[in-house]
Amino acid sequence: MKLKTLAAAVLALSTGLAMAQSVVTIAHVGPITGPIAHLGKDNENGAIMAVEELNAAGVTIGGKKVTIKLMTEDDGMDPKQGTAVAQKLADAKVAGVIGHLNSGTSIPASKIYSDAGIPQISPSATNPKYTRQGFKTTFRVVADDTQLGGTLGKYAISTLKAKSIAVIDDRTAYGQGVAEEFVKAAKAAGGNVVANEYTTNVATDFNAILTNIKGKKPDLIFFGGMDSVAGPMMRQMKSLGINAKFMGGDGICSTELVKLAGDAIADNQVYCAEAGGVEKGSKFETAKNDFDKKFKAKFNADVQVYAPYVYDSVKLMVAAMVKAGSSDPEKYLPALAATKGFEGVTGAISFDAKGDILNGALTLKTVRGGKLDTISVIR
Ligand code: ABU
Repeated sequence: MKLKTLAAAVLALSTGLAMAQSVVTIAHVGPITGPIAHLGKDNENGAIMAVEELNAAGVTIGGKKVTIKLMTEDDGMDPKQGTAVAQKLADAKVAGVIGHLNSGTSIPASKIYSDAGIPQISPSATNPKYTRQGFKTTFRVVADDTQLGGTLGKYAISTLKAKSIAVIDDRTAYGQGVAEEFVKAAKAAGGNVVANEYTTNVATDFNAILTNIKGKKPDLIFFGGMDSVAGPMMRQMKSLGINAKFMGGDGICSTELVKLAGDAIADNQVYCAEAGGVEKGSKFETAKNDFDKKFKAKFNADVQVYAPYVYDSVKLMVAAMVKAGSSDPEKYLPALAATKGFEGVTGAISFDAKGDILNGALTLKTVRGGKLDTISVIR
C-alpha cells in the first residue's frame, strides 16, 4: 500500500515536471491602463490571437510538443513602470518579450532584456535609438521615426503645398523624435517653421499653445505624440477657429482618433502614417484583411494600429524557436536575428544587422467621411 502511494507520488511528480517542461512562456508588455490603454489592449489582443492560433495548430520545438503561455504586463506608458516590469520578466526568465508599445518604455527596458539575454521585439516603438544601442536582443517590425518624420515632412511641403508650419510635440522619446525628423525634412523641402510648442503625453488643455499658433497663421500643424492628446487638441483647434491641416505620425494614426476628435475633423484635414503597410493587390493585402475580420469577430473591436504587428511578432519569435529546436534564448536568438522573408499578415519580415525591419513600408492615410482612408503605401 505504501509502495503504491509512493509510486503514485513519483508518477504525479514526473507528469508535473513533464508538463512544466512543455510550457514556453513569452510575455507581452504595453500600456493597458492610462490614456492610451485602447492601444495597449489592441496590442495585447494581437498577442492573444497569435498564441491561441499557435496552440490550436500545435507547436513542436526540438521534437517536443509545447504549449505557448502568454504572460501579459502593463507598463502604463511610464518609463519607470516599464523598467520595473522588464526586471520582473527577466527574473521570471521568460523566453521572449513582445513590446513595449512606446519608445519611452521600450528603450530603457531593452537594456534589461539585453543584460538578461532575452529577445525583445517591439511592434510599434519607432524611435531609431531603440535598435541603435548595440544590443543583440533588440528587434523591431515597423519603420522608424527617421522614415516616418522624413516622409511626412516631404509630403507636407511637396504634395500638400504647406508653406508655413507649426510644430507641437509631447516631449516623449517618440513625440520629440518624430517631430525633429519631420522638421528636418520639411525644411529641406523648402518649408518654413513658424512656431514650436510643447505639451505632455497626458495634457488635456491646449488653449495657450494653440492661441500662440493661431497668431502665426500656419498652413499645417504637425503633432509629435499620441491619439489621446491629438483628439482633444483637434477639438480645441476647432473651437478656436483654426482650420490648418493637422499631421502626425503613427501615434495618431488610429481608429480611435476619429472618436477622440469627434466632429472636429474635416475631410482631408488630417494626415498621418502607419509605420508599416501592405501594397494593394499583393497577397499580403488579403492576409491583412482576413486578420482584421478575424480580430473584429473575436474581440468585437476594430484594429487600432499595431495589433497585426504584435501578432506577426509572436509568430515569428515562435518560428525562430521551432527552427532552432529550442526555446532557450541563447539558442534561438541567432535564428531570430537571421529571420528572412517571414510571411506575416503585415508583409514579409526580414531583419537587418541592427534588428530593424528591412525595406519597411509606411501607409500614408487621411480621414474622410469619419474614417481613416489609405492614400498610398510608400517604401
Ligand atoms: N510609434 C508611435 C507610438 C509608439 C512610440 O514609438 O512611442
